[in-house]
Amino acid sequence: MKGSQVSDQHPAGASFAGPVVPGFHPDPSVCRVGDDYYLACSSFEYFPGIPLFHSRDLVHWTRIGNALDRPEQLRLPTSMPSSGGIYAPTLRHHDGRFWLIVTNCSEGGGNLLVTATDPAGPWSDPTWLPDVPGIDPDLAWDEDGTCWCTVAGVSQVALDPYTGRTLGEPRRLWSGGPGAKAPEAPHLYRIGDYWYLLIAEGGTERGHGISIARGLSPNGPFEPCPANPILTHRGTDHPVQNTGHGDLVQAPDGSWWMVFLGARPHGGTPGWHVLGRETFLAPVTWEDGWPVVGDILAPGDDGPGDPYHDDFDLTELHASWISVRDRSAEHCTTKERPGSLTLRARGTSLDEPDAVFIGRRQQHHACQARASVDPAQGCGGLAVRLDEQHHYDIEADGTEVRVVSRVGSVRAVVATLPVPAGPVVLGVRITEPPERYDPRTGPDLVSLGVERPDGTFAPLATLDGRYLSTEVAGGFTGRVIGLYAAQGVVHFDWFGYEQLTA
Ligand code: 6LW
Repeated sequence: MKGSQVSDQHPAGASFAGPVVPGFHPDPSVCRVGDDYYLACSSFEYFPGIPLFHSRDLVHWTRIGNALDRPEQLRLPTSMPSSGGIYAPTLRHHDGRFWLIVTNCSEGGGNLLVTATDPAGPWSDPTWLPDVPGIDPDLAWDEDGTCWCTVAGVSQVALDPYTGRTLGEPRRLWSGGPGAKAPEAPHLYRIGDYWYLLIAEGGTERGHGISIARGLSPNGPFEPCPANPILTHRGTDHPVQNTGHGDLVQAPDGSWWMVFLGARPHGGTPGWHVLGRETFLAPVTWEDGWPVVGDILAPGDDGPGDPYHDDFDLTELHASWISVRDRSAEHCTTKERPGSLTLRARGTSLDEPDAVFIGRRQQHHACQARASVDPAQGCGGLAVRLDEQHHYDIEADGTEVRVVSRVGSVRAVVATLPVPAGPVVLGVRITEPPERYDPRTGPDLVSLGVERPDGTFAPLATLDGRYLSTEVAGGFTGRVIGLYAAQGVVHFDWFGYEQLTA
């Protein structure tokens, strides 16, 4: 993708626009079984962990579940900072089952492996891999049936995937260009006569890229591709930046494709990305036995996203809902008041690591979210969250509605409105800033307000979106919009999210 190659063909023959999985869905790993593709992404401090998607054409992805959706599989303690937790899965199909290897970067965590016969679940309890060093584990099986686990760094060790025991000592492999930052995200493939070692390098920020090397054995030695990096947007004005951390897949027609992460900075300089790192797709061709990555099309398009209206009529929550660190029935249930979601606070605000919050990823640059909130005897509402130190909230407590801004160490109530007791419809509208020359313009504007009885939106405050961006907050995630309880018990009759089009 360093050149100007453009392809508008995907396996189904239609044109496509990226991202293929919009919103905070980084570190994609993909595998194909017959005509079906499956994709997994990182999930960090959110529970359930590792969103899974299915596609028939690599372009249109349907969410089918989460690999780690039981507390026995995923514990994310409050000692774990946001952007800790679940990093960089590898999803493979081998020997009649799906294998998913991943790192839980939190106390009591480490590398783990889960398996399933149906990727929609259930997934097994974890097999822990105490002797696998480092993050971003990959799995590949050679012709003898030996399973090789390759991790960031880059190093490799043979693994018995049934017991989790390593066989022998880890060995250092090719680690990218001389002096390159953060050689990570390795994936090892047998393609034709060669073993290919694909890695990300340059760090997951603007310098990100993907390089490849090949050798005759899965253990090397590896010869680097003379055209490395085979994918990077560093130093370009491409609207998709930070491109890296990819995985290759071959379509049934023999064509090759790469999924990878990218970010879409908006606003003036230095640019702020607010949707996290998203999943993109590009065609791959081969020249002299090396992969050449083509360009993504129409990268300004937001893509479809998930359906987003929930009346909370079902006893189970849709797989796109994610909670911070854990979700217990005591604190989050649709069974207490049928047709409503009930959140029971732990007596803390969204500033705390044990906040009771349930949200869905923001997947479009211009969008709105609304919710009917009945604070009952409590206090809660609607929030746009990046982490504990970066969120904008609108909440109701039965006497007033207030807008809270938490940015870094500063927490402020920026607007209040007296309201009668009972349910109130709260809303968030996220829009592009007005066009005028100012290189300091932020990425977007976040308006928080109430819905009047006639259905119109009355903003109480409009805040600069840059403070809820990765460039300001740091970390690996993106915005999540959702519902929370800060005190007592709060009921939500419905939640809706939609893209705003001009
Ligand atoms: C992940 C690493 C990376 O482990 O960021 O972009 C880290 N690549 O490979 C967290 O997503």
